[in-house]
Amino acid sequence: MSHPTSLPASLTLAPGLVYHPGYLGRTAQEALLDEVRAVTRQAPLFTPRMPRTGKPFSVRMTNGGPLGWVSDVQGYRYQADHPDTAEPWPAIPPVALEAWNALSGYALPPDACLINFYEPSARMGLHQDKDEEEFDAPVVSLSLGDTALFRYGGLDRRDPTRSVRLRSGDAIVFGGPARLIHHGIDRLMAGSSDLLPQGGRLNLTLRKVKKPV
Ligand SMILES: O=C(O)CCC(=O)C(=O)O
Ligand SMILES: [Mn+2]
Repeated sequence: MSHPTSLPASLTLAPGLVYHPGYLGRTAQEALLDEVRAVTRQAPLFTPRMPRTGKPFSVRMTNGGPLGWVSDVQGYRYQADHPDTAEPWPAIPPVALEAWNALSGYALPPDACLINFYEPSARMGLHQDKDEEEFDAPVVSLSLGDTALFRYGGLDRRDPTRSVRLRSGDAIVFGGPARLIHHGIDRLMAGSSDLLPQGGRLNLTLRKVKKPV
């Protein structure tokens, strides 16, 4: 047996929900981390706020690409500039773009790469990614740093849920019948990765926002 401990190439967790454990090896993770740091130097992490209430998210965010996802009292939306600096978003990190090209099965590049930074205590409530116009493209999600407990359910918020641990380097793709499933991050496993010197987790989600013209 040549690779007795190798991970499976991919696992279909539900129709349209495909998990690629260990998709990025350590070298690719480090390259992506460097690219994310370059993005945050140009487009600093901001604190999104809940629509209406203005309650801050526990996750901080930035974006790469022509469009970025933002949230404030006025609502969730995509926009071409950073909410604090008013500068255009930097380019999508190349390692993330390669993952989109390899995993999305979609012919066009993504419009947006949302970058979430989770402190060890941060979480993300159950939600759908539905602020896009184009649901024929999947969402491609990459994880770096500490392992996170990712919960996913169905199209109805009350559908039963399951969980999978997303580790540094894992990719998960939700498309087709899973494009609009509910999902969230319940918690991080502190100290589970040494990729980020201060701990915590980065997640990148690539999305096609606009309908192709
Ligand atoms: O951090 C994750 O793995 C999920 C992030 C997410 O669902 C989102 O940003 O919409
Ligand atoms: Mn989401």
